[in-house]
Amino acid sequence: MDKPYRLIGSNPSPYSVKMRALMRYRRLPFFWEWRNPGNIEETRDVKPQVIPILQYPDGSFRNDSTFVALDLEEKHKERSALPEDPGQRFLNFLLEDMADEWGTKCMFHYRWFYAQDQDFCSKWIAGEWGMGASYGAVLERAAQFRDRQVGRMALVGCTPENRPVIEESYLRVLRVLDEGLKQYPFIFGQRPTLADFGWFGQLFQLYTDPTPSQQMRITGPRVYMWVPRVDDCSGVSAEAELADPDGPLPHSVLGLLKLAGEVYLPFLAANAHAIRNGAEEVTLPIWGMPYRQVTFRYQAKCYDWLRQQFAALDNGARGQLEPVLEEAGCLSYLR
Ligand SMILES: N[C@@H](CCC(=O)N[C@@H](CS)C(=O)NCC(=O)O)C(=O)O
Repeated sequence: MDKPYRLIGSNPSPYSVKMRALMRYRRLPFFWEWRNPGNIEETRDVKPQVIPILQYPDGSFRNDSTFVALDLEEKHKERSALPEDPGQRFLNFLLEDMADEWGTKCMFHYRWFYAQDQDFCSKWIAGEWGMGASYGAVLERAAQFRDRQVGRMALVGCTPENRPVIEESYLRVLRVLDEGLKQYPFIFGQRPTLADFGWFGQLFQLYTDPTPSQQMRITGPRVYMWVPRVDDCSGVSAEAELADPDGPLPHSVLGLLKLAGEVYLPFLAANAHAIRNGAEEVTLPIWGMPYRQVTFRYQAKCYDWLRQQFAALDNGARGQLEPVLEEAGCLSYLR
C-alpha cells in the first residue's frame, strides 16, 4: 500500500471534518490523528497555526483546506471532487467559499452564543484535546477555551447585533438545501463535490451542537440526513452523474446562489471596499437589517480569487453562466 497521508484535526473543527470527508470520498489513503499536545510541538512551524494540517507521504505539512483540496486534485486524478464542466466548477468554488467564510459565522454564532451550546461544545473540544487527561483537567480547559472563543466572537462578526442576520441566513441555508435534497442526494447531483464538503464541514457542527441541531431537524430534516451521508461517501460511485451542465441548475445550487447574491457577495464586496479605504469596519444592510464587523483580510483574498476564477472562464462558459448569476443577484459582484 502507498504510504498514507496523515490528517491532523479534530471532530469539533469544521475544516477538519470537511477534509476528512473529502479524503474518504476520494479514497486517498490516510489516517486521522486528533490535534493534541503531542503533535502540536511537531507542527509548530506550520503557518498559520490552524487545523486541519495534512502531512504528505513525503513528510511535508500543509494547511488551508481549499488549497490542500486543490493540490490533491493535481496529484490524484481519480474520483475528483470537482465538476468537469468549467461553469459548474466555478459555481462549485463559489458555494464552497461561501460555506467556509459565511457558513462558519452560523457555526461560530450558535456554538458560542447560547449557554447550552457553550457548555456542550467547550467540553467536547477540551475532551478531544486532552484525551486521557483527568476529567477535572478537561473541565478546566473547557472553561478557558469557552472564554477565549466568546472573546473572539466580535472579530468574526458574531455579535448580538448581527444575530438576526446570521440566524436568518442559517434558516435559509437549511430551507434551500432541504428543498434541493428532494431532487438530488448531493448539491450538484448524484455524487458529492467540493461544495458539499465545504457545507458539510460547517453543517456537521451545526448538526451536533444542541440549539442549531434541533433547528436543523425541524427546518431541514433532509439536511439532517445528508450530514452523516456526506461524512463517508467512500462507497459512492465516481461515475454517478452530476446535473446536465446544459440543463437547468439543481435547486440547491440556485437557492445557494441566491443567498450568495443577497448575503455573501455583498459582504465580500463591502469588506474589500472597506479595506481599500483603510476602514477598520465593514457595514452593510442585509435583508434590511444592519450587519457590521471588523474587516477581514483573508476574505478580501477569497474575493479576489473568486473574481479571478470567473475572469478565467472562456467566453462560452461565462456566457452560459451570466444569466443565472444575474438572476441570482451575483453577477455585478463578479465582473
Ligand atoms: N481556511 C482554513 C481555516 C482553518 C481554521 O480556521 N481552523 C480553525 C479550527 S476549525 C483553527 O485551527 N483555529 C485556530 C484557533 O482557534 O486557534 C481552512 O480552510 O483550513
